[in-house]
Amino acid sequence: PSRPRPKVILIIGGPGSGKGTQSLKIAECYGFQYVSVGELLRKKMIHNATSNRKWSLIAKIITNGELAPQETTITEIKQKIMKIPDANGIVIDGFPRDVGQALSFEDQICTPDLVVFLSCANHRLKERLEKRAEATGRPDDNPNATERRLTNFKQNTIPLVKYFQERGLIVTLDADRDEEEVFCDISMTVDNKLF
Ligand code: UP5
Ligand code: MG
Repeated sequence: PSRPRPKVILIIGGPGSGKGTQSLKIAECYGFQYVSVGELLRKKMIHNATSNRKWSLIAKIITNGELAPQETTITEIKQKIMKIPDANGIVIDGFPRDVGQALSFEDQICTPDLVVFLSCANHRLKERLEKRAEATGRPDDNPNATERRLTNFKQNTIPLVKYFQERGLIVTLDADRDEEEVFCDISMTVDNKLF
């Protein structure tokens, strides 16, 4: 018999809410494959920005803290997922960002098995991003882009969370706690919903 398709978990939340941190923990704990959509786009943009007009535009968009075009994003995710050999599960970090992307993901890829929303106070998000900006050189960890990322997140997320709530797919967790405490809730949720 053919293997069942891998379980798909989407992790959403504001910039700095801990999507990357927690997604990696899930991947490690459950042996799932990890896909960071922000990282996919950043790598591609750094690689292609000088030689390709489309990607030089996308590099500007991302560096300003705005969203890359939906179709490009979905295409990148599709390509990445197709390259993953048979996995038990895939955890997708930082996608979707709005309802349009959610619809398009379902049309073109699959219905997620679980969506986790990492809820965190705005001032805490800012604090974490400022701290990280000192340590790393992410092109969008500058004050203007951070503001844009926070604003876009606030605008798009309420409808997105509502959309997944109506479909019974989302669990909202308090991400304003220690990493370990947050992960404890996540793993309980994953155990309940997926196994
Ligand atoms: N930290 C984490 N958890 C903590 C905790 N519980 N307590 C204290 N500190 C905690 O964490 C951020 C920082 O906080 C780290 O220093 C961490 O140690 C600490 P991290 O796990 O990195 O949070 P994360 O939510 O992943 O933050 P990130 O900055 O990556 O979020 P963004 O949403 O901004 O970044 P992403 O890479 O997803 O997207 C970047 C850009 O790509 C977008 O702005 C957009 O331009 C583009 N994009 C699209 O266009 N479309 C997409 O679909 C996706 C991305
Ligand atoms: Mg991240």
